Parts: sequence; C-alpha cells; structure tokens
Amino acid sequence: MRRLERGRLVLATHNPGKVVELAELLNPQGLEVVSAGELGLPEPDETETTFIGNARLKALAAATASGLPAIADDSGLCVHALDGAPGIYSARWAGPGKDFAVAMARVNDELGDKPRSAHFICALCVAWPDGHTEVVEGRVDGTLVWPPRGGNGFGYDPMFLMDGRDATYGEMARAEKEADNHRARAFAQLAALLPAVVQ
Ligand code: ITT
Repeated sequence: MRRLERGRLVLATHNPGKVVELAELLNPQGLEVVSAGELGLPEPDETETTFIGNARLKALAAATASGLPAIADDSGLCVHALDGAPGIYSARWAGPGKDFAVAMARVNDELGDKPRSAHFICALCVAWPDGHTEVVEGRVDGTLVWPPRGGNGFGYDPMFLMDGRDATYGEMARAEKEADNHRARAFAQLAALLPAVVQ
C-alpha cells in the first residue's frame, strides 16, 4: 500500500467551502496543504460519469501538473425521487454564477410533493505524480427541507437535514458539520488506507 509522506499535498479543488473542510481534516495529520488555486493550476473539465471517476480525473490532473501528491473531492446531492439528480451535476445546477439559491430552488421545484429523501456523496482520490491513485467514498442520508434554513456551510447545506438531526447543515456551526458528514466519512476511510496520515 502506498504511504502518504508528511509534507506538501495539493488540494485539487477550486471550491472554497471544500478547501476549508479538507484543510481541517488534513492539517492535524501533519500535512501541509496548498490549494490548486494558490498554485494557479487549471480546473479540468469533469468528463467522467461517476463521482469516483471525476475525483480521480481531478486528482491526477493536479498531481501531474504540480509534481506533488494531490487530493481531489468529487461530491454531490443525490435526490432519490429525482433518480439521483443532480448527483455529479450538483455544481452545474448552480449555473456559471455558482448560485446555489437557484440550484436549491430547482431541486425543490422538480420535487414538488414527491418524497424528500436524499443523500450526499463524497468521493476522495489521492493521486501521485507517477499515476498511482487511491479512492474512497462516504455517504450521509437525510431529508430536504423547504424553505432553506441557515447561512452556514456552502452549496446545498441549507436544505439538507441529516437523519436524526434537527438542524440543517446550513444551521450547524462549522465544527458540528465537520464532525460528521459525507466528506469526513470518506476521509476516515482514507486515513485507514494510508496509515502514515494518521500517525
Ligand atoms: P471542484 O470540482 O473544484 O472541487 P466543485 O464545486 O465544482 O469544485 P463538484 O464538482 O464536486 O465540486 O460539485 C459538488 C457540488 O455539490 C458542490 O459545488 C456543492 O454545491 C455540492 N456539495 C458537495 N458537498 C457539499 C456539502 O458538504 N454541502 C453542501 N453542498 C455540497
């Protein structure tokens, strides 16, 4: 199994909300993270058809361009009554202006009075410059509320109520959302795969 050495790791994402959450997970592991934006790396087109495929594509692009190991996150909201939409298109539903009020309204409109269960998925991929990759996936289940509640977090957080909770992700303080969500669940698997990260 490939070990992840302490040192610099590229966060292969251009989403500031993910940068915050991933840095919070990685920094305690002795990894110094630098974002793709800080390195001026291009944002690759997400041409794959799965979360894992797109995470791998983004991590490999960043590792190859930077010469450093890179971690990418591909994630999204899968609404059961919409056959899993927006899914891998979760960012694209917000349009070029990345307006998630628009994306949430579209989800709500398409749902109408159908059942409101949904889950978040996060695929994480670590890629090395020589092309080796490791991938994991985390999931949380919940329900979609309307109108959206809370101004914390990012993306679809204000309409997602994790099963068993009273506060949406948008209403939770940062530490509360970070303690258990699809990204943290994926990261826990990654840390088990790459033991050097958790020494
Ligand atoms: P990168 O590809 O640069 O990482 P992106 O925003 O385009 O940034 P994705 O293609 O993975 O990332 O899109 C996932 C979208 O799903 C993201 O823009 C959010 O709107 C949504 N999403 C993912 N995780 C979320 C979370 O924890 N809370 C709320 N929304 C989330």
